[in-house]
Amino acid sequence: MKNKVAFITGVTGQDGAYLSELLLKKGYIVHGLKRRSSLFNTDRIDHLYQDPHIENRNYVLHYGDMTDSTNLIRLIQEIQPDEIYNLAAMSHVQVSFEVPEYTANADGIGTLRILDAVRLLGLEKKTRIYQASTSELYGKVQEVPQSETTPFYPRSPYAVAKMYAYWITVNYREAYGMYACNGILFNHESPIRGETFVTRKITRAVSRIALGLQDKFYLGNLDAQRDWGHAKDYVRMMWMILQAEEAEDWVIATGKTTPVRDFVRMAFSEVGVELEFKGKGVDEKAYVAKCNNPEYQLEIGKEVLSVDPKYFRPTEVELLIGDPTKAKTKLGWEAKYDLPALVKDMMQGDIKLMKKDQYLKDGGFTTYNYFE
Ligand code: NDP
Ligand code: GDR
Repeated sequence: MKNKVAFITGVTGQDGAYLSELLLKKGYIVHGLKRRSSLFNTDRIDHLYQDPHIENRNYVLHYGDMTDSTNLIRLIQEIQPDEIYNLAAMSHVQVSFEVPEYTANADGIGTLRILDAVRLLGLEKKTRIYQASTSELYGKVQEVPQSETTPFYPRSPYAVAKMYAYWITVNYREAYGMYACNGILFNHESPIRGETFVTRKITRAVSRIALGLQDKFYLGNLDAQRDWGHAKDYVRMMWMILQAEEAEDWVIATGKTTPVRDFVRMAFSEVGVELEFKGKGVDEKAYVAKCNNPEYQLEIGKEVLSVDPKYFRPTEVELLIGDPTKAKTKLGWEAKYDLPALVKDMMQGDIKLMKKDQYLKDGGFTTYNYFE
């Protein structure tokens, strides 16, 4: 049987990397879209890289951009994919308030460019399309838990752009009979999560504090609640969505929600530290209450976290909790990781990484930590 061919946009991102691994294991020939940047931006997929001089490669990267239609049309024509996973996006909610027009272009119109390229090239009946939709569509709480039938109320330029992408995907499915699906994925994280999303920001900072590389860190809204899962479980579901008999839209979530503050507690407890939170709102701070692990000698009473209002969003999404019943019953999807297992995996990853930094620092080299 011929190998299936997949095209992944956003291949250098968290999900692009895990999905590449999964599809290669399944015997796919995988093509990925990467942006040209002045430094290498392929850290997450370097272990999969194949030298262009190798014949019959099954992992091929192409330069391109979601804002460049002719490039996307040419690539899709060349690749003739059986499946397209459209993961590329300016994916940071807070940053989208600073670059709203670009976000609309890449995340909203970018999706149209993919759909229309498939249509223009006459691939409507061959190519199946997965669109990376998001729980941010729900925004201001209308009902909980949020399911495929919950109304949308986006609260950021990112979410509004993704709402356009959601509906244009539905529209192309209905108008042209294309197999195009939305996966409405709730937050999913991992040791390779982008460093400025809250979970990774926390696990990096806690690891650095435990190892004495940093004193404290700053966060915004500690009350926000998120339904956090593991990216490995979620990319498996992306693939399952495109194998289903009918093209539909799916919610993927754990069904449990947790405040940011409790994620901080859980991360610290991985290094044996119990915290005490004092104060409210912008005055809230966290202090070391107990340190049970002799490997990490943190002083009792040490201030390790403050709130900085610069991380507050102009409009916030306060509560997300998804209902994955449809994915579980119709496709048999089950998450392998719960939140404690996710936090453990992320903390183990960052402790290892920060030990490398500690080694460099001890050797007299400069290391950097960015807070954004
Ligand atoms: P990341 O931010 O880790 O990755 C985004 C990817 O998109 C990167 O490869 C990035 O390239 C690429 N990209 C950004 N802009 C462009 C552009 N203009 N042209 C081409 N490529 C571009 O995101 P995740 O892997 O976490 O998420 C994948 C997708 O799923 C995104 O669309 C996101 O919005 C969506 N999503 C994510 C959720 C999550 O919790 N992770 C939940 C729900 C939806 P580069 O590496 O060069 O920056
Ligand atoms: P989110 O993820 O906006 O849900 O979007 P993020 O981790 O950025 O924020 C989650 C919640 O934490 C609060 N928060 C902070 N967030 C960040 N980034 N930095 C902070 O210092 C901080 N302090 C508190 C936020 O206010 C928010 O309430 C992610 C992205 O992956 C999207 O692409 C995806 O669509 C959604 O998840 C589902």
